[in-house]
Order: sequence, then structure tokens, then C-alpha cells
Amino acid sequence: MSTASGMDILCIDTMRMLAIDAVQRAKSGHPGTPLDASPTVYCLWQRYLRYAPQDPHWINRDRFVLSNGHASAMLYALLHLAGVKAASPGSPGAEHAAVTMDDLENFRQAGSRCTGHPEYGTTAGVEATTGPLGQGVANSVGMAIASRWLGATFNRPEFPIFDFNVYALCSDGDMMEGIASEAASLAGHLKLGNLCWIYDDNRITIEGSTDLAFTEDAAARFLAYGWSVTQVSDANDLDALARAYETFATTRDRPSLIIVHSHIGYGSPHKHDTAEAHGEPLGVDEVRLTKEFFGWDPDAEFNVPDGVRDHFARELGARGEKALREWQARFAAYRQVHPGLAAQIDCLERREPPPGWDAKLPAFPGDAKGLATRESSGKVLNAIAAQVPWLLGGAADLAPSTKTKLAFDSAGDFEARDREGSYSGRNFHFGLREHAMAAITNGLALSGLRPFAASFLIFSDYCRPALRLAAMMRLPAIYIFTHDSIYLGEDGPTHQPVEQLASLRAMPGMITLRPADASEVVEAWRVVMALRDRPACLVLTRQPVPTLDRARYAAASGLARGAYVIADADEAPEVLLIGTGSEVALCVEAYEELRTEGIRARVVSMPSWELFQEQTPSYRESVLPARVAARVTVEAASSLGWERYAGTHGAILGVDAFGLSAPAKLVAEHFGFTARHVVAAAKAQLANDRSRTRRTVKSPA
Ligand SMILES: Cc1ncc(C[n+]2csc(CCOP(=O)(O)OP(=O)(O)O)c2C)c(N)n1
Ligand SMILES: [Mg+2]
Repeated sequence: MSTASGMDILCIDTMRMLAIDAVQRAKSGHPGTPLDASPTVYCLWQRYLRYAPQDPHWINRDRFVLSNGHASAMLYALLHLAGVKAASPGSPGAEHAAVTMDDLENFRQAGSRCTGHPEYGTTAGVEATTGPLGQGVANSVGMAIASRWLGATFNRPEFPIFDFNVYALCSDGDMMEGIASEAASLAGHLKLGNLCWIYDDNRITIEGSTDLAFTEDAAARFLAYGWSVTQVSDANDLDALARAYETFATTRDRPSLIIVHSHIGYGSPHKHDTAEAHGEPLGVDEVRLTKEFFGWDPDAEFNVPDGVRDHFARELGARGEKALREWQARFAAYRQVHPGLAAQIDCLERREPPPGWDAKLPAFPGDAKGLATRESSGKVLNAIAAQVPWLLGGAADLAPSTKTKLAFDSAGDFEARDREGSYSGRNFHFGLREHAMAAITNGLALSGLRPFAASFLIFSDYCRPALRLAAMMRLPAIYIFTHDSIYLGEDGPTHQPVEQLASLRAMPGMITLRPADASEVVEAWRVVMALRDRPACLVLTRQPVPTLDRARYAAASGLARGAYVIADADEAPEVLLIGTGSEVALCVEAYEELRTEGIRARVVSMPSWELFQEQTPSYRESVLPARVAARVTVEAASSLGWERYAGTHGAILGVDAFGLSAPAKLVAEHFGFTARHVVAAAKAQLANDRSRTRRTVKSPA
């Protein structure tokens, strides 16, 4: 490998200058990190990354994740100079640039592809939405797992179709976040030799020196995780950087951490070790001084010197194009020899399940004793997974409880090769690492797989930052959350979820599904499998719930519309009982009782608020007629938000406390989840309704 040329330095400095100009023009953003980390990133991209700028969606490209998303200006400058195209998946070769000069000049402004932090799906070349520190590095573990799994599953002798490496650049903040430790621990355990984190160790964060709060020996910590650790003492030493990347390339039995010592704001006179200066534009005068330090014309803005773009094209571009062409030829030959496997790869690239994925879905006849929805979901999951090879996942040490183990023979465990199982296994053991589990799941989804992750609903709180990013990135990740209410009983308030449903429903783009019985579980999985660009949470019971007799009650296919009439009065209903999940059976029981008393009740099963809100107004009106003000909503969770469906006068049966440590039946009675209580609430509603009507009639002019 050749040493740094004047041209290399010019390219690096162009990245730096574009970044500080973009930040200065926006009067917002972080210039310090692009100044220190540009050589690190340049060396990787220019000399090692297997990446074709004309096709940023090439499925076997090396991934580069900017986990310190606040350094976005550096990534945009790089994508611009490298000539990355704005190709969309499946249609490579688009002519316009992923990042134009106009985008750079409008960094952080509406309409620019240079968003404040990198946004997946907005800017080609951005591999993951990053900004919340720690998420990107955890995503990268998912991507490295995906590379290993895809390779173990689809590669054949003579045909290495999947062998991409995954790099993540990270900062002091990333290294401090707990999620990074969880993810690194698992990556070490799994011996992910295709994973490389590059730690921009500038020893400065917002409040000042890392001496304030971060003095551990990071190298020792990662060695203890089972990683290889290399140090580069000066971020401006391209030869040392190159040696570190070469060491990574030859270290195949464990992940690598490259610690690069750098000076934030390198070349600027800025005081980056004060709270005022960190994360602030340099200011006009200091931009000039910085440009002079690098020997640049202080008057030139957004300047790309002659030869810079060509230099990127000659090395990164030419190497990437050659790799892409070779891979395409290899894949074409593979398609001849292994057409079935190639067709599967086509499907997963399109985020589609293979044809016939639903051929073996079970059906559940009516059964008063019933079964827990976690149980029925486990059966449905297994029936689907047997047909969809890239549907895979696991739990944070709760697979036996969440019923998420893939039990058929070929499923296997995903483990490092020298243990039992292999990288082709489909049962993941995330360990007790919920946060990393969810972020790793995002990384798997970003790599084309159809991942699921499972835990108790209460621990969705431990996953939440990653769920939010899944929704933002529009990833079809599947979260399976069981033990979904106070009905889990004896484990008590710490384990009984209350406000989690409301918080998941508040997350834009997330679909929350709380099926009522086994038949709704089947339909919920149908909805989930059809999703291409949205995550979903399946919220399931620990306790058995009756399987409703669908000859007597409406078909569960209504679930797809979010809410449907499951039991109705013979004539116009006078009171609505609206329930979700395990409370639907309670509503049906109350309905039967009201019916014997001649009260015209309707039961609405409402497994998904989001899907219901997406229906036409006339459908929604047909389910919840505005004229019926007498309403009872029944959900064993926070009442927050139920006013939307209960209306001004309706009764909301919910749980607005932290549950109770006791057997489930007693807890349910304590919080009023009995048919008797639902009946009483319905009658009270009707009485109120009548007196309201009388008042209206009697009211004087
Ligand atoms: C989870 C999270 N907490 C807080 C922030 C706000 N924040 C942005 S950058 C930063 C610290 C910057 O220090 P460092 O991570 O060392 O990055 P550097 O500035 O050195 O590139 C903080 C606290 C964030 N982005 N994510
Ligand atoms: Mg720092």
C-alpha cells in the first residue's frame, strides 16, 4: 500500500473545508469532528471500502455507518466527492448525485438531502439513521450478523455471493452509551470478524474533556469482550491508519476496534474543550483562519479543487466498479446453477415473502378454554418461518416464555462456528440485552432480512429508542411483546405493563397489534408479513384466552382494518363495548349477558388503533356510529388516549396505577376487569344517555 500523496491530503482537506463551509452556512452543526476524523474516513473509503458509488444499494457492498451522526457534514462531503449516485433499490445507475453541491450549501435546510443528522431513505449512501449515540454501532452488529447469515445460507462453493464487511465510525459518546457495550459484548461472543468499529478518540464531549466522566481503559474493555484492538496514535497518519485497516482485514476470528487518537477541531483555533464551542459553527473569522492553516484561499467557499473528484473516481470508484462487475457476473452464473436460491435473494431484496409463504397457516376452532396468544403466535410464527427462510430472530433470554423459538429441524441456533450451531442458524440468543437486541434487529432489517425480536411488553421500554428509529427508517422489523398486562399476575407491578401500549401507539409509523384470540393472531401475522416499510409490535398474552367461535362471531379477518364489529345487536345498537386483546372476550361475555336482558349491545374488537385510523371515515362510522354515545372501552392498560373512542360521555375501563402483586384473577378483580363490571358500566352508560336525552328534550328555549 502506497503512502499518502499530496492528492490524498488535498482530498481530505476538501472534505474538511466542505464540512466547515456547510456548517458555517447553516449556522448550525458540528465542524470539530469533520476536521479531526476526515483522514480516518477518507483512508477507509478510498483504499479499502468495497463500494460502488454508482450503485449504493448493491446488496454485497461493504457498509459504513456513521454512528456519531452529529458529524453528518463529513459524510455528506464524502458522498458528494465520491460521486455516490441517488440510485433507488432495484434501479441502479440513476444519473443524479446523492448529494449535490446545492444540497451541501443548504445543509440542515428544508428540502436538502443534507439533513441535520443522516437519515436512511432520504440520502443514498446513508446506511442508517443516526444521531442518538450508540444506535449506529449497534445497527452495525446487526449488519455484520446479516452478512454472516447471508453468506452461510446462500454462498456455495465457487460462489461467495455475500461476504461484505461492516464498518462503523463512533465517538466518545458512542463508547459511553450502554447500548454499545451490549452490542459489543454480543459481537465478541459471536466472533464477528467482518465487523470493524473505528473509535474517533478525541477525548472531548459536549461538557468538556472526557476526564470529567469517562476515564476507563476502552482498549482493555474491548479486549475483554473478545475483540482485536489496534491503536493509531495520530489521525493524520494515513500509513498508520492503513496498517490498522490491513490488520482488520486479516483478523477474521473476532471483531476489531481501531482506536484513532485525534484532535477535535484540528487546524482551527477554536477552543473545542469548552461547552460553548463544542458543536457550534466556527464563525466567519475562524473559518478563514482554519482555511489558512490548511493553505487554502480563505475567500473561496464550497471549493472543490481540480483533480479531487477524479482522484476519488480513480481509486474508490474504479475499485468499487470492478468489484461490482465481478459480483454481478458471479451472481449471473449463480443464478444459472442455483435458480431457486437466486429467486430467494430477489425476494428478500424486494422485501417480499416468497410465494406460498402462507400455505401452512394453522386455523383455530372455537374453544372456551382457549390458549394464550403467545402460544398461538408461536405456532403461527413457526408455520410461516418454515416457508420464509430469512424470517429469523430471537429473544432477550425469554424465548421459552415468549414462544418465539423456531422449532423445526432446519432452524438451528445462530452461533459462532466453533460452537454448536453455525452462522446459518435462525434462532438468535440476544442474551439480556434488550436495547441492543432492538438495534441489532434494525441492522438485520437494513440488510434485507425479516427479523423478529421478543421480550416482555414491560421491557419494550428497554427497546424504545431503537423501536423509534425502526419506525423512522420505515423498517419492517417485527417485535413480539408478551406478558402484555396486569394479567401476568404474581410478578407484580415491576412486570405488569401499564403505559407501554399508549407509548407505542404514540410512535409515528409503528403498528401496534393486540389480537384478541388465536384467530386474530393468524390475521395479525398476515398483516405483519405484508408490511414492507413499517415496523410492528405484536402484543400478546401470557394467560389463556378463549378462542371465539367464529361461526357465532364475526370472522377475524376484520383485524386487518384495525377494528371491526365482532358481535352485534339484532337491531341498531344502543351501547358499544370496545375492547382489545384479552379484554375482547370479557366484552363478549358482557354482551351475552346484556343480550339476555334485552339490551342492544355491540362489541368492537380493536386490535390496532393505527390500522383503524387509516380506514375511510365511512368504515369508521360503520363500526363506531357517532349517534351511539353510550360506550365502554375495556383495556387492561393506561386509560390515556381512550377518550378518542369512548367519546365525551363514554366510560373508560383501564389501569392507571402500577398493578398489583397477586394472582391474576385477583388483580383483574381489583382493577375491575370482570364481565359484571363491564355490564354495570354499560348499564350506567345507558342510564346517563337517557337522562342526557331527556335533558335535551326538556331544555327550555
Ligand atoms: C443518546 C444521545 N445523547 C446525547 C446526545 C447529544 N450529543 C450530541 S454529540 C454529543 C457528545 C459529543 O461528544 P462525542 O461523542 O465525543 O463526539 P465528538 O464531538 O467528539 O465528535 C452529545 C452529548 C446524542 N446525540 N445522543
Ligand atoms: Mg469526542
